[in-house]
Amino acid sequence: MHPAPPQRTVRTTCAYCGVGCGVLATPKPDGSVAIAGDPDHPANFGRLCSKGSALGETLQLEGRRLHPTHHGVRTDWDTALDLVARRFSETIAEHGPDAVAFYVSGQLLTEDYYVANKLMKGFVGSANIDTNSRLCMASSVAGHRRAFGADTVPGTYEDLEQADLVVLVGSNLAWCHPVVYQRLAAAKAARPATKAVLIDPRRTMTADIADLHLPIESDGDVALFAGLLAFLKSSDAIDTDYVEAHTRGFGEALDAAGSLDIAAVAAATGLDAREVRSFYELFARTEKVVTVYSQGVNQSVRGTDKVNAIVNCHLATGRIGRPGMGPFSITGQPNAMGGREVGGMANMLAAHMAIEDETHRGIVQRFWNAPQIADRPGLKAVEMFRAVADGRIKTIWIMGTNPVVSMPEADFVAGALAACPFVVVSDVVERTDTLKYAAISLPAAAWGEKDGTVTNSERRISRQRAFLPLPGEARPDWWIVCEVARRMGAAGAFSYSGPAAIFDEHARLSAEANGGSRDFDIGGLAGLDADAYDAMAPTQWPRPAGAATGPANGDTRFFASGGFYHADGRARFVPVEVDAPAEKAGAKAAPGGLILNTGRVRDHWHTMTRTGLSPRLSAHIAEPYAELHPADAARLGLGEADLAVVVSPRGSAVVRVLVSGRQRPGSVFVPMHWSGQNASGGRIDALVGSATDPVSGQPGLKATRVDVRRFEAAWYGFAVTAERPETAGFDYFALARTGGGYRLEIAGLAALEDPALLAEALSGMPRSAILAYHDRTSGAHRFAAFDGDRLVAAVYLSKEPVAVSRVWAASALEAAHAPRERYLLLAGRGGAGRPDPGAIVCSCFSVGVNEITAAVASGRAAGVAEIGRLLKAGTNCGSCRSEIQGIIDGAGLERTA
Ligand SMILES: Nc1nc2c(c(=O)[nH]1)N[C@H]1C(S)=C(S)[C@@H](COP(=O)(O)OP(=O)(O)OC[C@H]3O[C@@H](n4cnc5c(=O)[nH]c(N)nc54)[C@H](O)[C@@H]3O)O[C@H]1N2
Ligand SMILES: Nc1nc2c(c(=O)[nH]1)N[C@H]1C(S)=C(S)[C@@H](COP(=O)(O)OP(=O)(O)OC[C@H]3O[C@@H](n4cnc5c(=O)[nH]c(N)nc54)[C@H](O)[C@@H]3O)O[C@H]1N2
Ligand code: SF4
Ligand SMILES: [Mo]
Repeated sequence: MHPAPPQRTVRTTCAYCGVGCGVLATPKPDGSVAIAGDPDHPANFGRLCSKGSALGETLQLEGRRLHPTHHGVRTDWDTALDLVARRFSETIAEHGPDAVAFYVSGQLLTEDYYVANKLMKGFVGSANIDTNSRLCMASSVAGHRRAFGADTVPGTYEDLEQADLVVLVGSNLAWCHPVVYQRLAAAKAARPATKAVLIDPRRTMTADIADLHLPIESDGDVALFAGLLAFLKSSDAIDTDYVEAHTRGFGEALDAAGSLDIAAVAAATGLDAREVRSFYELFARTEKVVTVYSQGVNQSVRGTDKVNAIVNCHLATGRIGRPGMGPFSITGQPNAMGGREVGGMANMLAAHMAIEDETHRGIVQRFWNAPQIADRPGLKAVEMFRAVADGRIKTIWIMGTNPVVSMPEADFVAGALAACPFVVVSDVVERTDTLKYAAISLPAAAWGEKDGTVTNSERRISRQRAFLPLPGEARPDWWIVCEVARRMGAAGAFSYSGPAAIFDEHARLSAEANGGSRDFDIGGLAGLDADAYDAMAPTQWPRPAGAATGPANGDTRFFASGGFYHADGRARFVPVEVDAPAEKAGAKAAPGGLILNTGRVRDHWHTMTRTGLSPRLSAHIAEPYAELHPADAARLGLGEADLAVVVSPRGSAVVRVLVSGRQRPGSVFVPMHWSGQNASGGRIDALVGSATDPVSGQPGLKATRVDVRRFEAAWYGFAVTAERPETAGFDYFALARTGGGYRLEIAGLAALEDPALLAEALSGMPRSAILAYHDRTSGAHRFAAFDGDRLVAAVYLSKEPVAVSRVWAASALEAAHAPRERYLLLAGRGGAGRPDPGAIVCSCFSVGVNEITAAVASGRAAGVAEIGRLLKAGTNCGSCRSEIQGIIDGAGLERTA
């Protein structure tokens, strides 16, 4: 527990996604923290999703990294910082500045990011700083720069509410940007004429809001939007005035798309021609269109072309920068946008200046008073780890990201780090798959302890404020970087009094020699003293000095009347090749094989170092899974709840089978979240290929050829345990938190000689003290161990996947068990006093599928609102409402067990 601070509500910003919701955090005397949505924050107006609502459950110090370590042994800050500075300086002196690298994160605050970028580009003199945003936003950045001449997101969230048509491309908004999804759902409910189209190979929960779902074949998007451009031309939907006044290259883009009629598009996308036509007609006749896109677009070997194919359609119709209109790249991480502002990518310079531009380099170098300035792009993430592997990079510092889990070809990345002479990792937790390879591990301050700013998807800068003291020896990332910089001889340029001083420098640099030539200008926020910075309200950029709001058109949208950032002020259409070889080579599976699609689930965040701590968030989906279409499952001989091995030439994973008609035939979806910390084989990036988009360098994380086969388990097991169980030695395991302890899925390839031995190991009790039940005919074994009236462990073993209710068994860890009721645990079912709620759907109020089904079956509830009144489900964050609707429709459940 953190020492109890005074009880005071602090306004801050959510730690997770790019929606950037305002949060009210109130530390309580008992050490807990009450979390609520900030009603005054313009991103969420008081709403929070399931992850935001559960932030209070992720603040415990158990498992936190509290001290610097050197090869796992505790050391002090001075020793650690001296060593890091010395090793970086020595490597640079001996092998040159390009022999060192930083790999950073869109989860750093702007101030942290700013100083890391300044140190590498201005003082080390290399551009070898890249970030996990390379895996995330790089294609959008590159597409924006090609079209607009700058990395500008033209619109705002309000546009989604004002649009008459919202097109969602490769975005699972319901699960990944839940509060924006809810704003859209509310706007649609208020104005039912509003239409939504979802373009995603899977019928995700976001389909709930869609009037039309196009289950596009992997990477069919370039053809779909090139075809749309041709259709817009042939149906006279072009805004000729806009195109002539503000753009270049329309003819070439049209020529490239020219021959694509609807039949050709249907063939290239795997879609039904009638559905393609409905989408095209809807788009052509609706003026107010917003196209929201995310990782189904960016994470592709054609990502940048996908972005430009979309942007082309908005430029051609002049639907950009006006209320309810525009292409909208929605960001993933809380500070993906801030990272782009500070130029924390290998091919960018600070404050949206270009590394290739000599004038820009001069501005930045003079402003920093830097001894040098990187004059060419550094290595992008995938290349960077290749350079680590082949020894070109000898010293690397990883901050706020977990590449051994999240990078493609993750085993290769692990090997590269293992071979690297000096690896530094700054993280907030004690153990991650990446920290294993660190020579020096540094304890960073976590959400709730750190102070600074983040910028959300609609360019709104918000403060993250501390409401907890720094635990142990944890320090903010900006401080750690500055201390190393000072020790590398750059004391003058890195002696900031705090984040306010760094933000001030960042704001001044954005205005330096700008005069409207660059989109990113927050000169109006320069000169804030520490108090004014602390009080800063959420502010959308641009905010030039002297202006109350943004650019020429008087609001904070861009480009309604041109004003692009290419030298001639015009936007560029980008001709996109429809049958580019990369598309064919990248994605199409060999006969019999499948295309591996990867992404997110509702209640977990990335590599689960924080959401994995929350029992509530772990209740929704507790195990890594592969979602397959029933036809593929049947062909491969896989049944529901079997285990499957997924294999590519780079690696393999073992995950649970989920058979679902929501999946496109020929593809398999596996979430990205599981790591070596909580599963034996859930680290899916071990399989994912590292082919990248030629323009952005972003890897195609959503289309790897794989084979899927049965994991030939001789036995399956499920256990709940009060203490963290030992997982070493299981051929398969997946471990998750519950309210009373842990739940563990296990399986073995060889027959179990002595099942009771396993029960002893998992409960820590001798077999004489364990209740046991053996069914010789079925080969099922069940055990329950008690300490007084408390359950210590319940273990279920079977030759088939274990059919016990997970939620019911986990709840047994929190109940008192009178002696005569203990055998119920062996029977695997509740008595009248403890009915089985079924797999959890609503994580805020822990409402399970059985309860919802029962309410519907009894006639007491017929809609989502009635379920809410009856059971409270769906009434807090609302993230589960689409699933509740699915249950009511009887349309098949997402796997939640
Ligand atoms: N719950 C939760 N929310 C998150 C995060 C999290 O970890 N958990 N992470 C945050 C971050 S950093 C990010 S970047 C965002 C990501 O947010 P999203 O991009 O919405 O999430 P993903 O699940 O990665 O992918 C979106 C969809 O792309 C689809 N897709 C795959 N291939 C294609 C294709 O070729 N074409 C099209 N049109 N679609 C395709 C997938 O089926 C998937 O449903 O989420 C943010 N929000
Ligand atoms: N196959 C596949 N792979 C993917 C994706 C996909 O869709 N499919 N998505 C990609 C995308 S879009 C993203 S954004 C990445 C995300 O991938 P990662 O960035 O690797 O994921 P996180 O778990 O968010 O890692 C953040 C790390 O920083 C630590 N941390 C948290 N707060 C702080 C802090 O304040 N300071 C420091 N120093 N550390 C902190 C956390 O404990 C954690 O270890 O994954 C990418 N990889
Ligand atoms: S939508 Fe959820 S995860 Fe995203 S910022 Fe808001 S509360 Fe946080
Ligand atoms: Mo991301």
